This record gives sequence, structure tokens and C-alpha cells, in this order.
Amino acid sequence: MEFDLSTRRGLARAITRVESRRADHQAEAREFLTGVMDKTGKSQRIGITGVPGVGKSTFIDAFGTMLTEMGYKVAVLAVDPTSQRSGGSILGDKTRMARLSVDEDAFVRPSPAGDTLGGVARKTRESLLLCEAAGYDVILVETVGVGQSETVVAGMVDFFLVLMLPNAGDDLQGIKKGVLEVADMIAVNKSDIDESATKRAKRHYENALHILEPADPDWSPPVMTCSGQTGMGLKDLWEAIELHRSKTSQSGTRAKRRADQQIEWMTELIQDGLMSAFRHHPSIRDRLADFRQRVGSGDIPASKAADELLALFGISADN
Ligand SMILES: Nc1nc2c(ncn2[C@@H]2O[C@H](COP(=O)(O)OP(=O)(O)OP(=O)(O)O)[C@@H](O)[C@H]2O)c(=O)[nH]1
Ligand SMILES: [Mg+2]
Repeated sequence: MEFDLSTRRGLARAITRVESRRADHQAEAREFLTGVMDKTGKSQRIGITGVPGVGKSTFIDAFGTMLTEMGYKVAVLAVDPTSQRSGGSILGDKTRMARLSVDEDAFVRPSPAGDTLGGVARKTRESLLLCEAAGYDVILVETVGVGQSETVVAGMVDFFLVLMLPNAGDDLQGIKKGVLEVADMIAVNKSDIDESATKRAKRHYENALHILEPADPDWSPPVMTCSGQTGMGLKDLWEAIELHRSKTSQSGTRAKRRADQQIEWMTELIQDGLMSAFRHHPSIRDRLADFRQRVGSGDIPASKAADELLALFGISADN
């Protein structure tokens, strides 16, 4: 199966193959992806997160439009395992991306239908590579911070942007501490609403970031301010992202981050494959529920149950 990635329609069809649940479709998609791997890797991959209502869609519409006006091709993907229907959040949201969704130089793809976070993430990773092969210069991956989705998206991008509201108060707005640890930048959004609240929030997050050890010695995540609605600050954000790109390209941390991400992804796929093979193995399938029950009720130790099941699967305990 061949897809013409020079058209948005062709790219959309290739992504549909990646998203298919059918094993033969997935195999086809992987075959195709393998053939275009040499065309991947050239884009700037940016993850964007923030609580519902922080203004992600509005921001992406304005930021993406600014980038296409600068001559870049922009793709927007999403990781949202809560969207049950295909065409979940972003599509329902296309009205909020009114400009970008009709922009010739942009490609906006809704989140794949939700199964597990791992499943959605796999599809998004592969779609990201397809967008790169199709010549998109900037890929924006949006996620609303539910469950572990921020960590998962941070694990597939070069730069992770966390949007915050100006009315921070003294708490962290229900944003988990973990998200600050993976942020390459915090942007206090909706800065048009209240200038002094925005400044307070900025200081607040600067303090919060200050007590964290930066993940990358070459980069201390800055706190910036912006408004997706008025466009204020968007250019400065892009310049900071470009600075991050050039610094980390020179130091080699960008290449290392990508390499680590690919290895981590492969490891995850192997783990998933092994677990699935284990659960479906003819000697395991019918016994697993019984073992779970017996371990749960304290009949047998977990370690012994695991040994027995692994032996049934063909793995001996002294390996
Ligand atoms: N004043 C102001 N309002 C904004 C700004 N950005 C977004 N809004 C408004 O805030 C509301 C939420 O914006 P969205 O862009 O839909 O937010 P979101 O983060 O995508 O929300 P979810 O998709 O539900 O997670 C809308 O009513 C927007 O019009 C901004 O920069 N300034
Ligand atoms: Mg949205």
C-alpha cells in the first residue's frame, strides 16, 4: 500500500491506517513507515499541555497561524485517551482552530479514538513520523493533562510547553508536580485578562521551577507570558523555542533525547507485546483468572504464582 504524502489527503489516509485496529492494517502502516523513515526527524516536535480551559486550542490556532505565515508547515496532533469517539477533542474543537483548520500549510488531526493511553500514544508517535515524512516543519502535540498523558507526550517531543492560567494563587492549580519536571517552558496564558495577576503567576512559577534541578544542564526552563487570543508574546515564545533548539543541537542533548525516546518506545512495545502474548497463551489464558483470585485471597504467594505462570509460558524461574 502506497500513500501520497505530498497531499494532505494522502497523509490523512496513511494516518488512518496507523490508527486502524486491524492487525493487517497496522502491519501495512509499519511497512510504509519503514520505507519513509529516512525522510523523518527534521521537524521541531513541540508538546503542549494545560488544564481544560487554559486556552490550548486558541493558542495552537494563533501560534500555528503565526508559524505558517512565517513560511513553516505545521501539523497538529493530539493525545487524548478520554475521547471515546473517533474525532474527539480537536475535531469538536475545530471551531476554536478556525484559521488553522482551513490553512493550506497546516494539517490538523483529531486524537485517535481512545483505548488505552499506550495505544493512543503509539498511534500519535507513528502519525508524528508520517507528518515529518510529509514535510511538516513543526509538529504540535496537544494533550489535556489527564492521567499520565503529559509524561507520555513529553516522551515524544523535543520541547514541552506547559500553559498555565494567570490566577495561580498559592496552589499549583491541580497541576501535578511531575509536569513541572518535564516542562521546557511554562507560559502563563490569557495574559490579556489581568496584567498584575499574570506577573504574580510568573513569579510563582519561577519560584516553583527554581527549586527543581533542571533536567538538561544547558537549559533552565523559562516562565513566559502570552495570550492566544491577542497573539501577545507568541513571537517571544517561538524565539525561545528556537534558542532551545540551537543550544541543544550544539550540545548534543537534543539528539540524545530523541535516541533515548526511541529506545524507550521500543522497550515499551516489547513489554506490551510480551504481556499480550502471555495473556493469550493457550496454557495461561484459562488459568490467569484463577491465579489472580488465589493470590488475591492469600492462598498462594504472588511470587509462587508468578513462577508457575511463567513456567507454563515457557520461562523458567532461574533465568
Ligand atoms: N481572554 C482570553 N481568553 C482566552 C484566551 N485563550 C482562550 N480563551 C478563552 O478560554 C476558553 C477556553 O479556550 P480553549 O482554547 O478552548 O481552551 P482549551 O485549553 O483548548 O480547553 P479544552 O480543549 O477544554 O482542554 C474559550 O472561551 C476561549 O475563548 C486568551 O488568551 N485570553
Ligand atoms: Mg481544546
